[in-house]
Amino acid sequence: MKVADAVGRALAAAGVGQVFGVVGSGNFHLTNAMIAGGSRFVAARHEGGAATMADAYARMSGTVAALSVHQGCGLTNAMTGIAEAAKSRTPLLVVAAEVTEPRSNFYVDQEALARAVGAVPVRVSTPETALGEARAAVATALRERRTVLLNLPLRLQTLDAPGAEAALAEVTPPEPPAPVEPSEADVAALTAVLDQARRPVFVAGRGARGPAARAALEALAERTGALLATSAVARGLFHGNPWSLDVSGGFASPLAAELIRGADLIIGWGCALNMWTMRHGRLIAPDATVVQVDDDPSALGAHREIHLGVTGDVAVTAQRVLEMEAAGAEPRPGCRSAALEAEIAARVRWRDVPYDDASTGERIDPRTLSIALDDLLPAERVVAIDSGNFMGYPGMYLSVPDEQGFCFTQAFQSIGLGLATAIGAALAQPDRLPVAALGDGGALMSVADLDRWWSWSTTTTPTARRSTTSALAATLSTPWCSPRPTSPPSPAATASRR
Ligand SMILES: Cc1ncc(C[n+]2csc(CCOP(=O)(O)OP(=O)(O)O)c2C)c(N)n1
Repeated sequence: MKVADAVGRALAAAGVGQVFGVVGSGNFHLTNAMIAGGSRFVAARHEGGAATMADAYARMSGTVAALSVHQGCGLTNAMTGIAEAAKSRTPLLVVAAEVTEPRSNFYVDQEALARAVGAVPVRVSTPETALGEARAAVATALRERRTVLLNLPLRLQTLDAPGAEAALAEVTPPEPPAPVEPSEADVAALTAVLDQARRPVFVAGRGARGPAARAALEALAERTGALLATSAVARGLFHGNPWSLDVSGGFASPLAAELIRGADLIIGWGCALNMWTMRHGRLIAPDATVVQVDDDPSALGAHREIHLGVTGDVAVTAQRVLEMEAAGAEPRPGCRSAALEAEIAARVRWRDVPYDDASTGERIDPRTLSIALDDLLPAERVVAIDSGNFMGYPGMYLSVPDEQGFCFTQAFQSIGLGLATAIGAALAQPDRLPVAALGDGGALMSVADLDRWWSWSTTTTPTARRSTTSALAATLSTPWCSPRPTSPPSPAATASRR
């Protein structure tokens, strides 16, 4: 067995079940070997699209996904999507063919490229070590939540990998890391801070995505009277909870912002509490106590001053605090009351906030369109939003069923990632209707992979088939149909909406 085949099969055996890419001579054998090993391959039209499909797939499936690219130009085409994945700490494996001779026309310093965008570069170095290095790359992606570039030199690919057949039988998927247990002192300190609070608000972030953290946070909030919000990437986590304020930050509705600003304690759970989530700090009252819980100690206080930082897994820490609460303090309502519950139910959604509908006979107000789409599209959906000035409309007006129903590839704020995000998310959530909300600029920037959307959506499930229609409908929430800023609609044409 050649090294390229051995590496491809090892990646499949190590648990990489989904690979996206554009195949060239350098990654052809490797990709075929992955398929032979059991991975599913989706051929994209452009490596930029493939990178973001893989990123979105990994986020929405909770598995390590892979991107397979040709040497040099295949990798450079994918760099924006790789940067987005690396910034978002997506467990993604980029497998790239590599030339190591600087005079080759394909040569670029692939290791430096990876480092430049925050990805972890590694290389298959010998035929003897190839299998172990391939599995180790998957382990780094999974266990450290990193985007890893595995360089596979062309000069090695065609060499024999001694003993590979037998060794492959021993390759197993790496274990996910054990959840980080918080210290007793930190649990006690957090419990004491919560006991003092009268109006606590929990803001859950990327590190809280998943049913275990949701259950633990909802139980702790119930006992301590906390209100629940999320960062944009965790949007949907508390969907259906009567005390959910939906998103904190730029997408927050006026009532949500008012309640977060009124908190005397804000706890960021697996959440950076960065300028986007806290509106440059304006959502934090000057005298509020700010706490952060994160399993990565380097994340604590990285974006703003905090009063207490707890190193620990979100679900485990919330559970430990709940146990300490149960042993000591009485349950308390915080600011929860029947009146507030009714107010949240009536006003926390943007679609319930009154606005003057600026639609005319020729153009439709994007808020009105977004509300109509929210009504039209099935609730079981996965929403992907491109970057751009329009993004608030789908971000604020389209509801999502849970945190797996919202895929937000915005860490790099690049336009042009939204369509590929929707395709990757759709493949990870095949029973949900994918909705791609794109501006005209971002849509056309990524239009090559619309072809993937069409071919995939016309050959798969009925739900998926409907997706094409919704994608195009959502694309219309752009300046094509919104009022021109330079020509406001006449008062006569402006109907007032409640
Ligand atoms: C790759 C990239 N290039 C440029 C920008 C700067 N930029 C931000 S919004 C925007 C316009 C996007 O247009 P469109 O997709 O039509 O959405 P709109 O902003 O008009 O709502 C641009 C070019 C960016 N964020 N990313």
